[in-house]
Amino acid sequence: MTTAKSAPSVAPPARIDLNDVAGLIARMRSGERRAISSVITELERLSEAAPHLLQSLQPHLGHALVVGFTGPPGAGKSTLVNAVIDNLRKSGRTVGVIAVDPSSPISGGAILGDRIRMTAALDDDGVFVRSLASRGYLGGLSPAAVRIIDALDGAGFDIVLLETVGTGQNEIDVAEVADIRIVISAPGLGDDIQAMKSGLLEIADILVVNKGDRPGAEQTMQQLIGALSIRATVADKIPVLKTSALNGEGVAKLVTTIDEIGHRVTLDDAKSRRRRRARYLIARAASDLVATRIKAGGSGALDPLADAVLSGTMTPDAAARRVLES
Ligand SMILES: Nc1nc2c(ncn2[C@@H]2O[C@H](COP(=O)(O)OP(=O)(O)OP(=O)(O)O)[C@@H](O)[C@H]2O)c(=O)[nH]1
Ligand SMILES: [Mg+2]
Repeated sequence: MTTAKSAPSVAPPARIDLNDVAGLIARMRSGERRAISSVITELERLSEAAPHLLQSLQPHLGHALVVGFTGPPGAGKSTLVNAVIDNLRKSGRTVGVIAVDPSSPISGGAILGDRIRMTAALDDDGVFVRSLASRGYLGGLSPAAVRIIDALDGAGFDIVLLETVGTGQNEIDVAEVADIRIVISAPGLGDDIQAMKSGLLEIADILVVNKGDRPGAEQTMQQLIGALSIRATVADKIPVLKTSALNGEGVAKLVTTIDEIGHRVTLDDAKSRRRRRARYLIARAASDLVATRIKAGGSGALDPLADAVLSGTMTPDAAARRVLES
C-alpha cells in the first residue's frame, strides 16, 4: 500500500500536553473549537498522543449518527452536504463534517473549494468541518477517517457527515464505516451508472439523483431504479430520491429519510455500531499486515508456491493459507 510505505514507522511526537489529555477532552466536549481541532489533528497524524486520546474518548462515543455521502466527482456531494447541514441546523442538531478530498495533498484546490462552499457553516459553532487529503495517512485513509469520526462523536456532535468521492475501492471503504450510506448521482455525468454498478450501488442505503433541476434527472432516476431492480430482494427497500442541492428542493425529504433510517440504525445499540467500525479496522489492519509480509518476503519468496500452483499441486487458496500460516 503506497500510503503506508511513505509514512513514518513510528508515531510523530504529540503537539499537546500528554499530562492534560483529560483536560483537552473536557475542553473539546464543552465545544472549544481549538480543542476539537487539536484532538482531530493528533488522531489524524496518529501521534503518540493518539492512543491516550482514543482511550479517554471511549466513554463518550456512540452518540453520533454517521452518514456517508459518496458518488462520482462533480455529482454535487459538497453542495448537497451543505444543504443538509442547513436543514439539520434548523432543527437544532449539531453537525460534524469530514470531507475526503480526492485531489493531491499538495494542490489543495478542491479542499479549498469545499471549504468555500461551506463558509456559511463555518461561522456556526454547531458545525465543525475537517477536510482530509486522500493520501499520506499512517495505516491508510479509512482508518484515519474512522479516528476522526470518533473525535467528532466524542466532541458530542449529533450527526457526522462524511463526504467521499466514490471512484475507487478506497473511497468505498471509507463509505463502509458510515451508519447510513447515501450514494449520489446526477444527470450528465456519463458513465456514472456504470461506476455505480461496480460496487457503489451495493452499499447504498439511500440513492439520490442530485441536480434534479437539470434535464435528464428523471432518466437517471429510472436507470437507477432499473439497476436496483436486478437486486430484487432489496430494490423495494432502497429509497431513490431526487434533489436539487442548489435550490434546496428535495433536501427536506432527504433529511426525513435519513432520520427514518437513522432511527432504525440507532435501535441497534451504540456499541454494536462502534463494534462494526472496530471490526472494519481490524480487517483493514490484517490485510495490510499480510500485504506487508508478502512484500517483505521479496519478489522471489512466493515462487515456490507459485510453481506449486502452476503445476497444479496446490490451489491458489491453499497457497494463500500457507502464506498466512508462515
Ligand atoms: N444545476 C445544479 N448544479 C449543482 C447542483 N448541485 C451542485 N451543483 C453544481 O455542480 C458542481 C459540482 O458540485 P460539488 O458540490 O462541488 O460536487 P462534488 O460532488 O462535491 O464534487 P467533488 O468533491 O469534486 O467530487 C458545482 O458547480 C455545483 O454548483 C444542483 O442541484 N443543480
Ligand atoms: Mg466535493
